[in-house]
Amino acid sequence: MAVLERMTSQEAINLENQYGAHNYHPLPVVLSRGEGVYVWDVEGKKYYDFLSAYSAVNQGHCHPKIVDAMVNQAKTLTLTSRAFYNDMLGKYEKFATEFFGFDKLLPMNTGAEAVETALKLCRKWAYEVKGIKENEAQIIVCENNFHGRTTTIISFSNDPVARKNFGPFTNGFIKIEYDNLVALEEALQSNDNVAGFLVEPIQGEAGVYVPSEDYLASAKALCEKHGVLFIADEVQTGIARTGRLLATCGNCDCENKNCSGTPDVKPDILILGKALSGGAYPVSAVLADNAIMDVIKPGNHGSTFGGNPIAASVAIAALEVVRDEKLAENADRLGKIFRVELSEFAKTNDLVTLVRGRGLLNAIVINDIEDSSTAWDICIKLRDNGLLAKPTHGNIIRFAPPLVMNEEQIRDCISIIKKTIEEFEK
Ligand code: IF1
Repeated sequence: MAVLERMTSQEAINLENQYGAHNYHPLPVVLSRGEGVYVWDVEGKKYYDFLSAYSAVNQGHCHPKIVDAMVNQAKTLTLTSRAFYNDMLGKYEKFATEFFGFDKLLPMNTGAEAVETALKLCRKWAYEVKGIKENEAQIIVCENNFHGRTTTIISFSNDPVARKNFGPFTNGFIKIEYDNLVALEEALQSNDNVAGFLVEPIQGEAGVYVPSEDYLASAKALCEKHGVLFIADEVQTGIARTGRLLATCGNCDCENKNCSGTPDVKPDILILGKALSGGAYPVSAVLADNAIMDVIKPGNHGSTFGGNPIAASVAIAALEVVRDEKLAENADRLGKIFRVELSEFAKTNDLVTLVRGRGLLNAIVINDIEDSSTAWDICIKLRDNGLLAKPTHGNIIRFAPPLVMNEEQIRDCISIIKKTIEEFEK
């Protein structure tokens, strides 16, 4: 079979099974086209995308402004490496640092690379500014975190499937319960070598756990009190996903003055990825002010593709779309409709026990044992009914559509979700 000729879904699945590593268990659907909130499978069936590639496609599939920026740059200059300057990186760094309110940006490619960069930056600051003895720095992390898949990052994961047989692991991390300020204060008071606190503003993979309203602000205050860096991993929650430009919202020029939820918190180190490119290209970044970022000197850190001209062009376009199309405000408004409607539905339905989230990062908890197939089976039926979603852990289904959705579409999706779950119960 000529590789590029049209194939059936099953043929595509067979190819991946035979020639690809089995590091995922995808929902059985084979996508071949995306536009806005919609994706199509190889047989031409249309779906609402309710995962957005794990919140990377916030601006909608194949957004014309982002694609044009990528194509035009790709025809001009794709990659120079950082051995030389290029005419796009400085423009992007200026645009993005002003957009989020920080002095400097360190460009990387994937979320995990940006998390690793933030950990290195925090440690270097600890030794050279805070004065912790070299190789003694500790970074506090939360139980049930997800920050990526590198060996250091899984070293502080408690997901056995992500960790087993990947040792030996990296030392220097202290785990505490998420959304527990007493635990954080105890960890800070009991150890003078704490350099930083790495936290997801909402724990996405764990099941869209939204912390108490004052958690982030209080945690930042505790970090300040103890001279510890507050590091926000906004790879999934950032870029308007939670109804604000950032879930921490810190110091951003937030158009959404009535944005709900927690007060502004400016992280000492901000980690971005995914929708920083609108899903068109791997782009991630670490932002910090000079007092922290200036510990990085030439040769300390880098990456072949980090800060390449295409990434710079795509990221500027992706952020302009967020601003110009008011995606944070839209996510805030539609997310409230989504949670109100599904919470009402949950009152009359035995299967759905809980609806939670912020903006358009939401999840429903299915009334079943953790490792049942119910959530998966519901997602299969949702697929048949034209909506694509996938369970996170066990009995929790995450719902995260592109932020360009309109009210008519979200209400259509709410109807599909309700109908599917009602069908499932019969
Ligand atoms: C997979 C999860 C989501 C992230 C946060 C860093 C990263 C991620 C908060 C790393 C990445 C992705 C990875 C992908 C599935 C997806 C995911 F299920 F794994 F946990 F979104 F919740 N910080 N999350 O969510 O960014 O290196 O992937 O660019 O690995 O299966 P990355």
